[in-house]
Amino acid sequence: MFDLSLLSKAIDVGDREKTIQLTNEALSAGTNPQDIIVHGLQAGMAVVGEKFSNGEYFLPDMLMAARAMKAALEILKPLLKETGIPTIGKVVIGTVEGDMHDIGKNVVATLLSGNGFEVFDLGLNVPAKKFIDEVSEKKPHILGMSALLTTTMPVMGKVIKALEEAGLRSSVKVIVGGAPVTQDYANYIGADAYAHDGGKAVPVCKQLLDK
Ligand code: B1M
Repeated sequence: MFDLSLLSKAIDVGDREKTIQLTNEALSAGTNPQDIIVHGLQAGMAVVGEKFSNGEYFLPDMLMAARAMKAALEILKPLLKETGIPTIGKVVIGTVEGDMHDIGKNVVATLLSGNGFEVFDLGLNVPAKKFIDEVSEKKPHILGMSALLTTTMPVMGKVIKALEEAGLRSSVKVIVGGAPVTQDYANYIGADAYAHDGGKAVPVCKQLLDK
């Protein structure tokens, strides 16, 4: 069995080349791509976050780790899409305006598309108007919003209000997530659902299709 802690370490030290090499080795050893993301890459990123919090790491360290993780996700994304599962629902997803964190959102988008959802990823720093326009045009079953900063969490509530004002709220289910977001916060802003991580987002979105 491949030791995924090696991959976590490569993310921790922001070594892109090593991360790519170890991701390929893990795949060759038969490791499931979802396990590589959750137990290797994401676990490493959690350490980076802790080190940033306690002053051991600075912004460039986070950037290097992010670069390494993105490179690994690029390798894994097509493999998660190769499941051959028929499309079960449409999701528009993005990171809200003012927020430049897109790795978690990318993980969620990748896992959703690997589990049968058609995903329209609007990227990061997405203005409310863009969310509204895309919901109006694509008519998704689900709108997903990600926020990683306490300062950008309220933007998700603003988008929900804008959906109401545009008369679109009843046409789409809203799921929110991101490290500082909680179920209580999701209830507070009037979202339909919350998921703590990408793995949980998949069954939660499937449940939303039946509501
Ligand atoms: Co930033 N950053 N960052 N950062 N950064 C955090 C979030 C922070 C917690 C670090 C810390 O202090 N420990 C802190 C926020 C504090 C707060 O608000 N309370 C922070 C800060 C302060 C900042 C800056 C302000 C730093 C500065 O400039 N002084 C700045 C802000 C820039 C901005 O956005 N305007 C900044 C910048 C950056 C980088 C650009 C360098 C980089 C992001 C690169 C990128 O994303 N392209 C970065 C990084 C890498 C982090 C940490 C270390 C890692 C985030 C990450 O990618 N995690 C982060 C610390 C941490 O979270 N531990 C931190 C891995 C990812 C897989 O997990 O994103 O949580 P996560 O996603 C999970 C779940 O949250 C959930 O599922 C995902 C997958 O399982 N989820 C959803 C996410 N979205 C979801 C949506 C859903 C459902 C589930 O439904 C739609």
